[in-house]
Amino acid sequence: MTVNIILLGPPGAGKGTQAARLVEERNMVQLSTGDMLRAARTSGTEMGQRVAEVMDRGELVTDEIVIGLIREKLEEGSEGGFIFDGFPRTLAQADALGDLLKETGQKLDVVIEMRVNDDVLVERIVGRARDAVAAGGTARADDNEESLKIRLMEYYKKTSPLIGYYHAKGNLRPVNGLGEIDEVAAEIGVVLDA
Ligand code: B4P
Repeated sequence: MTVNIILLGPPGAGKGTQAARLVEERNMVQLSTGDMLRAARTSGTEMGQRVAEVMDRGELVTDEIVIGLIREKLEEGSEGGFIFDGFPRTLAQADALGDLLKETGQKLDVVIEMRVNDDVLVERIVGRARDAVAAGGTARADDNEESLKIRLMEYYKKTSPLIGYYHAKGNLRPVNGLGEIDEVAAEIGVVLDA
């Protein structure tokens, strides 16, 4: 069965964490624009350099760049379906995704809205940075309190309007993102099996 879903939620809501579970358990393909952009930044190109500066500040990368990355992947198709992880993040990206799915003969099935309070988001992101350093590595350049403040502002200003957008289309399903990783995964499983 092919199911195409969006994981929608603020930074640190667990989109990447749950997407990885779905890849393992349901043979789905994860399209994480965050991961794609992090790969672009290490490519040494001028575009990668521009992307790195924007991401490190906690701002959103331009719609044009992100839509281009997704277009390439969508054309490859997926047997189990796509998990759009961190995409779309603006209304323009949501419209572009609708068009791209139509062009490639696919459709969007469910939008999972992962609900988590701001104080828990901050705790998780700061915790991830602390764990990375404790393990002898380096924290993600945008996992610091200053960038996180901007990431949250960007989310509320540009991404949260998508909740109303998808609610109006009838495919929004809210999930409590505050539980343990397994509990959140179980709740998402129930939504996908319904
Ligand atoms: P992303 O890579 O998408 O990252 P994120 O939103 O910060 O995190 P996510 O929600 O995936 O949280 P995670 O599972 O990792 O974006 C980074 C940047 O890329 C953006 O700021 C922007 O600049 C750019 N970008 C990406 N997509 C874009 C787009 N479409 N348009 C424009 N710009 C774009 O979890 C975080 C932490 O919480 C982890 O440590 C995890 O272990 C922990 N955690 C997760 N679930 C938990 C749970 N249930 N309980 C306890 N801890 C949990």
